Order: sequence, then C-alpha cells, then structure tokens
Amino acid sequence: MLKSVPRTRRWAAVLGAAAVLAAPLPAYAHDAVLDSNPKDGAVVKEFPSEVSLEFSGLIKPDFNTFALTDLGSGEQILTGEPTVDGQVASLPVPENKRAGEGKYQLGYQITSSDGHATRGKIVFEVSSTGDVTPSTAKPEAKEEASASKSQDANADTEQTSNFGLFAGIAAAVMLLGVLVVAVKKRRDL
Ligand SMILES: [Cu+2]
Repeated sequence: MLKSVPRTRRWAAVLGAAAVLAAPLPAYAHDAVLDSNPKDGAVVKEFPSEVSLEFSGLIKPDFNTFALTDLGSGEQILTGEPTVDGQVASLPVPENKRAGEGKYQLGYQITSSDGHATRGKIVFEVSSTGDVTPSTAKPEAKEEASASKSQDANADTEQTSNFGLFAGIAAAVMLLGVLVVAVKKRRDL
C-alpha cells in the first residue's frame, strides 16, 4: 500500500504521527463539585441568602446557570447566572425568594475548565428542627459523559468530544503503523 507513496509523503506521515503522539492528551477528568453552600443533603434552619458551589477547576465565565426548585411543589423559585470567582459560583437569593420549610434542589449547569458543560444538582432541606450537616455526603456531580447513560438529550457535547478523542487515538495508532513500516523499509535498504 505504501510502495506507490513517494518517500517525502511517507516521512510527512511519520512526522504527523510524531506530532499527534507528542500532543498533550485532553484532560479526562471533568470538573466536579467539591463543596457547596448549603452542603448536599444538609438540613438548614433558614433558607440561605446565597447558594454557592465550589468546583474542582476554574469555571469558565459563560453559559452558567443556577436554578432553585421547591421539590415539594416542583416550582422553580429562582434561576439566574451565578457570579463566578475562580472555582466558586454563587447566586444571591433575594429575601422574597427565600422559602420556608421544605426540600429544595439547586440545579446547575456550568462550563468547566475543559470547556465542557457540566450539570448536576444538590438538595437541601429547610427545617426549624435544626441544622444537620452531612459528614460524608458528596455533592452529586453529573458530567455529560455519565449523563449519556440516562439518554439525556443534552449529553451530546461530551460524546462528540470523546468521539474526537477516540478518532485522534485511532489516527495516531494508524500513523504509528506507517512509522513502523517506514522504519522497516529503511532497514531493508
Ligand atoms: Cu469535560
């Protein structure tokens, strides 16, 4: 297959393979929620005046949304674009939006440091019985990659980029084969 290919083109392929292999691999680890206020699963006495999420990477400033939902009624209390400060995104809750006792969900979609949309939610409860801060509860961070399992329509971003990654690896492997053939041919000369 390579016999008809001019030598210079063969070496161009080899250089291409080297470039692909030398290129830094994209980060696999997407940003996750490290901490939040309120914490996921927490029971608080009063509705927080501000909700915030701390992510594992620097949040990109665009396309970030928070949504507070009353899980009892299903009603959305508040949506808005959070203020981003490094790894922390926060949204103030106006006094007239601070609801009473009940269970609430803070849903989020942020653009994580690798440029992918990251969605997820935390839940908390407002109850006069007192504060309970879960010690082991981890915020639920749902990356697009895992969301694809649940056939979520919005999971396209991650799948597309993963496909690009696999296509890149496949191309690198193919070009590596070209490199091996080229080296073998040289040795045979
Ligand atoms: Cu990602």
